Amino acid sequence: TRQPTKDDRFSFGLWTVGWPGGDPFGTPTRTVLDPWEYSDKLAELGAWGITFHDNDVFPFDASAEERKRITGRLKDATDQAGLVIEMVTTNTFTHPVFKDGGLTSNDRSVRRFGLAKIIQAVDLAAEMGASTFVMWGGREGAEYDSSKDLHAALARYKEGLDTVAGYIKSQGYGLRIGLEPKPNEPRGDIFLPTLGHALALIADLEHGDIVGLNPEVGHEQMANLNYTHGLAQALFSGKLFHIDLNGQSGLKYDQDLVFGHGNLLSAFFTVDLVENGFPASPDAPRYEGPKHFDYKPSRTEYTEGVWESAKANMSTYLMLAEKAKAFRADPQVKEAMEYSGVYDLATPTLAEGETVADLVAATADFDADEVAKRDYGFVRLHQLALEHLIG
Ligand code: GLT
Ligand code: MN
Ligand code: MN
Ligand code: MN
Repeated sequence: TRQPTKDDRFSFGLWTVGWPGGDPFGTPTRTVLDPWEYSDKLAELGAWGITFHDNDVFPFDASAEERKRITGRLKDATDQAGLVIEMVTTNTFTHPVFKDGGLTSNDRSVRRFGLAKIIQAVDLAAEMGASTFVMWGGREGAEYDSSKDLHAALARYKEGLDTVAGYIKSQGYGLRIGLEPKPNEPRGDIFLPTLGHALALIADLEHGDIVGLNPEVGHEQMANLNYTHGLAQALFSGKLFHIDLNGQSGLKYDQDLVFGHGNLLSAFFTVDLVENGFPASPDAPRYEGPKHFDYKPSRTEYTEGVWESAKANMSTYLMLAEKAKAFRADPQVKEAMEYSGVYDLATPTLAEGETVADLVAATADFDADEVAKRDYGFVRLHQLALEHLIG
């Protein structure tokens, strides 16, 4: 495959390549570099942008001067490297004070502190020129059903989101919020466990127009859901603001593997949707945002392996994009899609002006037994995809 370039709009979280490899069972296996060392190297590898949490860059207890100095230096480094800081987010999960959540802790003083920390990160995001502000509520949740008034928890979540979104508007920032669902880990149950749950809450917000989704491959797959279907529904609702690409093998802990290193066929159809859009809905919304990787270089890797894994994300994406283009351009595939009725699904079920009475009359003689003999050819179509992928 060709080398990635800035036109591909690949971006990486600083916490991804910067993850030193500590897990619940073992200490870090790598040393930590300065933020600009990561961004310089990512630029060299062909990335277009970076993203970060406030505390990926400066310590939790940093003074105002220290924050300014470090974020200023990072901004200079990214400007020089021609990198965009496309997204900034808040860490409301590492410090023990957030052990019962930031926006939904039972302790009101924690909620007030958490909300204030998020607001300060919004200011930072605007200052860095970011366009998306992700909110992953990793600690918003519970282990025990007895521990929470769940209605109140959702009310506090809504209050927090509306406060942040309202603040963004009041400041005139060009930021949109991307909620990132996850079913569990680190909490036993996380609030807004799936894209659907998040969409429902967004619909209830006062400032929901600037609140959308940041779906992560592994998080949907941890809920046993289809990531591409999730992206599709987010697009359908005009809410696909950002994406977190990575890999996951089935129902396990959050693996954060390299994109494509989990369910490869699913990754193929994700790229197919992003690159080519819906096959029969040319006017449907498309994802135009960055291709953002949120993965973890495995704990077994050292410096070389970290950069190999970063390259692997981009190279896998580019390979899949090439395959997906060829798949859609293949006349055999077009014919197979035709046979399968893929294009027919875009035709409205009712004719223009048709009433339900007309419909009922028109279907009175429908020969269900005869039509049940239809062959859909889905297996052949899927095999053609497989042939494009690995043939
Ligand atoms: C954390 C999480 C990711 C989120 C990040 C944004 S932090 O690493 O596992 O999925 O996208 O807060
Ligand atoms: Mn994850
Ligand atoms: Mn993660
Ligand atoms: Mn993520």
